[in-house]
Amino acid sequence: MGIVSPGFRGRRRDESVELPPGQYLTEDFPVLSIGPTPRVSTETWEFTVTAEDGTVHQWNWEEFLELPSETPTVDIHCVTKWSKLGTRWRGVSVDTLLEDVDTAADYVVAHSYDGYTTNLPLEDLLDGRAWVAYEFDGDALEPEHGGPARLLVPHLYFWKSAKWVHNLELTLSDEPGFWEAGGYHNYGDPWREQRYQGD
Ligand SMILES: Nc1nc2c(c(=O)[nH]1)N[C@H]1C(S)=C(S)[C@@H](COP(=O)(O)O)O[C@H]1N2
Ligand SMILES: [Mo]
Repeated sequence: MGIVSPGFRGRRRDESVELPPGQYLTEDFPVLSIGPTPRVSTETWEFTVTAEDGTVHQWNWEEFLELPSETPTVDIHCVTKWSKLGTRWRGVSVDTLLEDVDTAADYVVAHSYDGYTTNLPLEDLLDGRAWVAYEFDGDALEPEHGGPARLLVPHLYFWKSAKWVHNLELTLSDEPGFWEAGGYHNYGDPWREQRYQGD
């Protein structure tokens, strides 16, 4: 099954490419981080899902690599207006990560090793729309781009794709993350140009 977002029908590089409003195309892969890149060794890396009752589901690196992976090819859109088309990843879908998790939560806060947080509706992470990705373009994900592993939620602005993701916290109420508390839009749909609060 191909992952295809609106306006993208293969690796087109011509003017007929349809981008979300206000975006421009880039072939580069800019790095945008709030602080220094945390160096997380796969020896100590762990990933957890915490349900609202406190139940913790945990994987170390070895266990994580044993989970079934997928290779989505997706377009990504940064709120600073660059878009990159047809990016290739490998990762574990959030559906897989939540398979054995019993929850009534409607929201998720992603927590990262650098202290970054971002909030999302749980349903936006389900049905093959989000991954915890550990390869980019066939190689191990570079630390600058979130390696060992990052959240990948391509249908929302890229600030929702938490780099160095460490924990997905399932919550009953919606709790704004780092940028959301700082004036960015709570949801961040690039096709509706939801950059800032009030958009
Ligand atoms: N942990 C963490 N995740 C993060 C950020 C960050 O500073 N820390 N920046 C966000 C922002 S604003 C963007 S646009 C993308 C940038 O990802 P890139 O550096 O791989 O392009 O990561 C997002 N995820
Ligand atoms: Mo961003």
